[in-house]
Formats: sequence, structure tokens, C-alpha cells
Amino acid sequence: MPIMLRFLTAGESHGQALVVTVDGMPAGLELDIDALNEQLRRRQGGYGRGRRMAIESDRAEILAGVRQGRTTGAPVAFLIRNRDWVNWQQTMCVEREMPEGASGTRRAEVTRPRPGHADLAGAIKYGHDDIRDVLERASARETAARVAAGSLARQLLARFGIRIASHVSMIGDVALPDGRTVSFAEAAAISDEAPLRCADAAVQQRMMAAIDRARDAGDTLGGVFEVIATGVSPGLGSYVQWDRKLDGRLGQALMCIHAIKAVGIGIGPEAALRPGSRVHDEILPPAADTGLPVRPTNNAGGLEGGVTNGEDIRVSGFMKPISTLMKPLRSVDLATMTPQPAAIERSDVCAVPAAAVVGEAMVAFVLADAFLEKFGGDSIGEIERHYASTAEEVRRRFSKRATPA
Ligand code: EPS
Repeated sequence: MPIMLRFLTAGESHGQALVVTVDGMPAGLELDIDALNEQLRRRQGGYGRGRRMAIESDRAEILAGVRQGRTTGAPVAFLIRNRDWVNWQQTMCVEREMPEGASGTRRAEVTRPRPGHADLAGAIKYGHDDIRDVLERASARETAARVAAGSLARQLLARFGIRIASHVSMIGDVALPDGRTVSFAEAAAISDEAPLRCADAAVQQRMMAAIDRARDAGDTLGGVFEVIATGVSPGLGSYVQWDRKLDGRLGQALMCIHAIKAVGIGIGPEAALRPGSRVHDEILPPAADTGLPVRPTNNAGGLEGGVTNGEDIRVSGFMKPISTLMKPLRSVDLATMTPQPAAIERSDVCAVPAAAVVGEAMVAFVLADAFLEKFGGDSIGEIERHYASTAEEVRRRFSKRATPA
């Protein structure tokens, strides 16, 4: 996979902090740290979150790669502290012997894996007896670090008029009506204070009631979110090689978010059910403003042949219900191999709106990577020159052909 931009995270859910290093950012991007922190705040919201989010107020500290407000071209490193750590020092201490004065309480080992979580597979893979060694890193807390990385990518894209928004289209079996398409403007206008960031207030009420019922039953709920990117230049990605197809890269970007079980592009799985005449987006002569042929519909979600076509990118993530159940499923105690209910850890009932924000971050990152591939350069100025000359060339080609003989 051609990668211009990459990031690596480290950190446990109840350790000292999360860290993330972003490599490949060009020099000269003005970094808006308040906007970045606003993205972290958005990730913490949503109806159905657990008590942890009342403890945390995530903020990124920049450790490297930025000087006097601008990226230098060096790797950018962020640190996000876990405020909850003070309650976990005895359980999470790095030292072999617990340091004197470590705060919190020492928690018992976790030995009853939760079905659906990484618990059992991780304990087998790494040879852990205490499942805490698995769940601390497998936790979706790690996504805070991804949002910091994605927010940096988003600021790069914004510099070139590419904007990203999301909305929640389904919680459990409560969904927007069939055929209801949410435009970019509509998704961008949804308030971050809206409990589930759903575009339809009445549907949102029913979604909240479904979450209440799940909570009362000791159960959890998943759902579907859609990420929309607008202003995306045509020609990102490529059809010439499997690992250059942008739909495949976006698919991976969403599939690797915790609890995502399927990804749809444009109308997604619906495309398999309809005849071709109701799937493919017709091509009409160019509009005066963009110079590009007009597409009256966008069922393809902005991607044909793994290449952006200039329409909005639309990608959906299908999230399974969170695997910690207050009324636990059957499991086995790995210490005794006897049947036991699965362990209960503090958790959320539903985290689909948070996953949508993480989805925005991952989409931003992959789009920024593909953008740098096409318009690459080591500084913003250099990229701007490449971008402007390509846009001008596209306009020139199509406008010349539109001129009557
Ligand atoms: C999360 C932090 C976690 C969970 C959740 C996401 O905090 P804690 O485990 O202390 O409650 O709220 O993680 C999971 C659902 C999971 O399965 O790990 C966060 O910051 O988003």
C-alpha cells in the first residue's frame, strides 16, 4: 500500500497516557490545537456512554514536530493523558514492585473472557493469564489517539477545501426511513450536542428509547454511521493495482475501528440487490462552475474503480454491540476451566456516535494520504502549486471540449 502519511499509537486504557506519532506531514501547516481538541471532545459524547467519559476531558499535548504554530515536516507527536490513571496506579504500575505511594486499589485478575471482546483470542495469542493485559490495549480508548492523528490530517485537507462530517443512521433496529439520504450540509449542521447525532429528531428519540431499553435489560446496542467528505478532488487512488484502490483503503480504515463488522461505500450492500439501471450514476455534460461532467445521483459514494470521481465520498460503518454486558453471557474461567458468567467491566451501552467521530478521523487520514500521493510535496506551498496546476488542467480539458464546433 503506498503510504505517504502514517501514524502509530501506544497506550493502555488505564495507563498514564495515550501517545501517537504522525509521520509524513508536510511543513508549513498551521496547526489549530483548539480545533484538534474539539474533535477529541466530540469523540467523548453521545447518548449511551458509560461513566468513564465523565472522568476524562481529553486534550492533546504536542510533544514534537510543531514550532511557532506550524508543522516543520518532522514527525508530529501528541500525548493524551488518562485522568483515570490516578485510580489505577496500583493495577497498572510499570515497575515489577509496586512503587510506594501508588494510588488506587489493586484489582483482581480478569480470568473470565467476554464473548465478542479480544479477551480470549488475545489471552491465547500472547499467553496472558490475566486478561487485563489484553483488554487494556484492545479497549476503544485507543481511538482518542486516532482522532488526534485524524484531526491533523483533517486540517491539511481543509486547507484544500475538503471537509468531513458524519451522522448516525441506525441504532439497533431503529433506522432513518428507507431511501432517506443525508446531504453533506445536513450532516455538517447536526449539533454535536444532539444526543446521537442523527439527522431526524423523531428517529433520534426512538433510538434513545432503544438504548434505555437495552440498558435496563443489561444489554448493549450497535448501529450504523455514515462519514461524508465533500470537496474531494477527482483522481485520488487508482484502479491499476489492488492496494492502490481507494475504496479498499477506506474499507480498511473503517474496518479496523473497534467493533466495526462491515463497511458500505455509497449505497453499500443495497447495490447487490438492485438492477444496474438503478445503481449506476448517469453522466451528463459539464456544469459551468466545476467544468466536470455532472452526476445526477451518487450511489457510488464518490468512488468508481477505486478512484475519486469528484462527488462526495460516502462511507458507512456497521458497528456490533459493545461486548461488555451487565447481564453477562456464558463464559469459562480460564483459571479453573469451569463455566462462569463473563467478566463485567465498566463500559458503554452504545458508542455509535463516538465511532462516527473516529470514522471521520480515519477517513480524513486515508484521504490525506491519497491527497499527498497525488499532489505530494514537502511543504504546503509546494503542494499548493501541484494542486492548482492539476485543477487548472482538468478545467481546461473539459471546457475546450464543451465549446461548440
Ligand atoms: C473508552 C474508554 C473505556 C470504555 C470504552 C471506550 O473506558 P473504561 O473501560 O474505563 O470504562 O468506556 O471502551 C470499551 C467499550 C471497551 O470495550 O474497551 C473511550 O475512551 O472511548
